[in-house]
Amino acid sequence: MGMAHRGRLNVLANVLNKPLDVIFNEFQGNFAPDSVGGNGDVKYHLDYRNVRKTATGYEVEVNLAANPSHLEAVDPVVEGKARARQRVLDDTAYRKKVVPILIHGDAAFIGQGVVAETFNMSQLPGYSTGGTIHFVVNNQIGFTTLPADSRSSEYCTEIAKMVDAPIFHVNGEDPIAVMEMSKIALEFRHEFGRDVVVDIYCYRRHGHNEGDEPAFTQPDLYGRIKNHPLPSEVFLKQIASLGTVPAEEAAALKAESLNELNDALSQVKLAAAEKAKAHEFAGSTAIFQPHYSHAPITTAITKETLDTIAKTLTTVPEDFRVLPKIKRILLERRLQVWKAGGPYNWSFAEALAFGSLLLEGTPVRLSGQDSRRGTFSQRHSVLYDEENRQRYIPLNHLRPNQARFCVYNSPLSEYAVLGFDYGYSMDFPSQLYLWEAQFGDFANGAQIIIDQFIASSESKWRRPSAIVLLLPHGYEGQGPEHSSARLERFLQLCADENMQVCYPTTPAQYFHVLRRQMHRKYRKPLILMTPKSLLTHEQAVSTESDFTGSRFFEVLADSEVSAKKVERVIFCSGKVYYDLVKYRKENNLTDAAAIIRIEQLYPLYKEKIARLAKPFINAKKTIWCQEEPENMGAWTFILPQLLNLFPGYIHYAGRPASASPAAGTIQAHQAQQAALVKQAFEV
Ligand SMILES: Cc1ncc(C[n+]2csc(CCOP(=O)(O)OP(=O)(O)O)c2C)c(N)n1
Repeated sequence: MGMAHRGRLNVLANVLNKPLDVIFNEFQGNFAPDSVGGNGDVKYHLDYRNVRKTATGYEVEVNLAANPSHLEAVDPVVEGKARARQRVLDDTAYRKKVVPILIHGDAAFIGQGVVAETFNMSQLPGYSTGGTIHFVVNNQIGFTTLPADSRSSEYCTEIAKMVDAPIFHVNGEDPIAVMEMSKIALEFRHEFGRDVVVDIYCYRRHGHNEGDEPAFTQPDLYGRIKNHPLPSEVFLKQIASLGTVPAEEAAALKAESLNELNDALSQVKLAAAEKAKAHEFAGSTAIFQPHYSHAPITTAITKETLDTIAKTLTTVPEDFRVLPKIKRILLERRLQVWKAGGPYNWSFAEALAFGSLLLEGTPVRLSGQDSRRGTFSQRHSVLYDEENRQRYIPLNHLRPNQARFCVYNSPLSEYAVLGFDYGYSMDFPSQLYLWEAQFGDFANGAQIIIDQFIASSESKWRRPSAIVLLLPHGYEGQGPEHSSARLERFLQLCADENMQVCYPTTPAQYFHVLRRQMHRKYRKPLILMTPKSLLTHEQAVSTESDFTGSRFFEVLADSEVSAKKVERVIFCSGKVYYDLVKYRKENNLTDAAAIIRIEQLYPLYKEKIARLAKPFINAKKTIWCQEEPENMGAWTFILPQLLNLFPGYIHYAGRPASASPAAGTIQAHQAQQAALVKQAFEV
């Protein structure tokens, strides 16, 4: 279940049976702020899980997801969590054992675009959960805003018509009607596997929150509400007329409920078990420890494994009519590379990373816009028969009993799709999850999921995830909209070892960092700046031994220079490295400048940086070189850290500060790029 604030305590107490004394206790400010080195969150936002017994003796596990204040942001996350649980219960064919339920406010339901995105995903092969039951708690107001100011449609539920969902409008003062409609909604969902909406018409008795005065803005409406009987009184009248519950019995029930509340309030003590729970990583992710470690992880694969994968990647079934061009540029080229022991490019390395995980029993899910082929025509993870477009996915044919490779072209959404994959990654953590942005720029369409969940949910709610974000990034003259994944924004979000931000420069580094993600005892999100031009760059290649006898290096040393003569040490991250090396070679500066690559910017391995720079102790200048403008990229993040390691002055070589990420013309780009590379050697 996912829901916002209103009615949440009611749902926690009466649907999930969260003990009342625990709820009251949290309101006394006793929620453990020291949980997992994090900061906790307000009590309204916390998740809860319980097992309820039905009247017929069955057990139902009920989960309410933790959610941020951002209304409706939790919707796709809940869908992903539901899909994960369907996968765990092996219910992917019928999706009847796990039912996602979303409870919405009326203003947010029609107002927030992520609702439409989530509806759009509801029937897609990569994202369906077999139908969601939506309840709208329609109190006919959003904070102080009336429907007339908040929507252009008659009903707030019009958005659900996009998937032809049945919409039931029901009177909230008639609980029996609400119950009956809910049963019908469940039956519909189970019968047709599609979304359904129950729109419960009601009103808000008080202000938006405890201290709010609704009469400031709706004096007439709230005057009437004040004199209107409570829902319980309306209901009592209704059942009194039915004669099923005598008036005295109803009064006794009411008194009993009030007593229960009062008792719990006076006790206000946190049961020891509950207190312990608040400190743990819970649920299916409970096995993971929260702390990051720089300790090397063995991620190399054997030659046999490499051969198995390469062989599968370069052959298709006999009756499969592969497109001649694909045969030539993909299969035959890969065959050549494999036989020669290299040079392996980025896409081959990625396939080796996926393939080796699959052979080890780790399933892999990749989702993103056009990810099956790859935005840059680099991946071709799915091949198509020339005559009937039948699909063949080589990575699912490595050997019998291998883990599954699930690769999906996502709908054209960043927000909901990333939310979905993030939710999935939390509740089925033994799978590797990769969400790919078409270009890194577009990740900011999912900024809410990044800020509210990926960067902070471990700290707020103790919920870890190992989701990988693949964000094509790099200055190649394509203009302001296709250059920057906004590396600076991710780095600004880094603290408490909350996630890893990497900008690898070689296919093997990419291979190992992906494998590392699933080879540790803990789970951390991984933000990856991924290549565009480096996909085919002659120097950005790896050899066989880089896969069979190496690992991921957080910092890469300069192996070309002789320490004694070095006058300047240039630090950089990512693609600009290749421009620097080219310039150094062309200008015979190899002895004068050392270039150290920081492949992982966070958590930053400071000791290693210091160690690698030590031989150059006599160098006169320390430089940070980046291709991003000065107010972007890693500069403002790395400067204080470099100053700490190398007291003195750190020179900047990069584009000047700019409002837009990149120049609009190729000529301006080239001039800027040449200047910044030169600057690194001359500043
Ligand atoms: C994305 C987002 N924008 C603004 C807010 C601030 N806010 C909190 S509740 C609320 C009104 C929501 O109205 P509705 O969806 O009808 O639910 P209700 O509060 O009436 O139950 C607003 C604007 C928010 N929490 N999230």
